Amino acid sequence: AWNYQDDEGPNVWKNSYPICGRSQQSPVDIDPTKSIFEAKLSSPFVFGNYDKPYSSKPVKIKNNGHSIEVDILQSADVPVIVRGGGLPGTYRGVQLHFHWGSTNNQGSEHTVNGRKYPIELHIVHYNTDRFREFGDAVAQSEGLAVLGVFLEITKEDNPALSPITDAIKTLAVPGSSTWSTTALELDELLPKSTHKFYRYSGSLTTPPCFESVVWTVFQDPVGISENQLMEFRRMFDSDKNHMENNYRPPLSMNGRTLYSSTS
Ligand code: 5L3
Ligand code: ZN
Repeated sequence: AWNYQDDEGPNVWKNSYPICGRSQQSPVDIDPTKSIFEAKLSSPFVFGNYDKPYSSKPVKIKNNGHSIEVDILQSADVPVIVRGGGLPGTYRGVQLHFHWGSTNNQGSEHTVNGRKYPIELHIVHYNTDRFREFGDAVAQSEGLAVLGVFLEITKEDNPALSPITDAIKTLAVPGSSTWSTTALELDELLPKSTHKFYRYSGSLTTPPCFESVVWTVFQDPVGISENQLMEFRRMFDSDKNHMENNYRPPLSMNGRTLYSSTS
């Protein structure tokens, strides 16, 4: 099994999961001055079902031992990225999860000139033009598109996170899951400025580290209150430690180009 501690942590993942040791890995440090403006990224994202409670049915939220994960039920009104943002097709949402720190000066996986945000949201999608289901896409080039959103501390609670932080109260034990009674509005979890983002080719940031992800990291953060963030730290992971610092430190770009949607 793998975790974020020293004995089975990011530095040794490659021993059991060889792909974790390859050259197109995620996360990375984002140096905005080194990013290249790419005009194709200016075509606006077209989201489907992001702007409404994406399922009238409650959503399943689980402690998967490494993070808190919200499963997007593959029902009719699944949130999708229809097109845009320079993506090579339509990508359907499957789950969202977070990576966070034990203190507010760490937690995010991507960093900006070394700056760590306290928590980072990932919304995971797979390409439905080329693949029938997530499992077929997860290891294929450009099979996945993950949206990365930095969260920063605000005085007020972020109401869009409440269905998740309310559910955490019942998810302390790894493997536990619950049904949230209030639906999530995914567009409330994205910054207003979805036209400002970084783009690069990378990987899953946990084993098996498949290099199948078209990464979008939004430039502007979304808010989370101190109290809401403390809820995340109340969960326990598979090693019965507090679930925190579940972030992989940045890997080298190894010659990859970091693109920016804004000049
Ligand atoms: C893996 O996720 C979790 C969507 C899916 O199938 C599976 C598994 O069901 C889920 O419980 C277990 O860690 O994630 S995964 O390998 O597919 N995966 C989803 C995306 C783990 C890493 C995550 O990558 S990330 O780059 O967004 N952090
Ligand atoms: Zn993630």
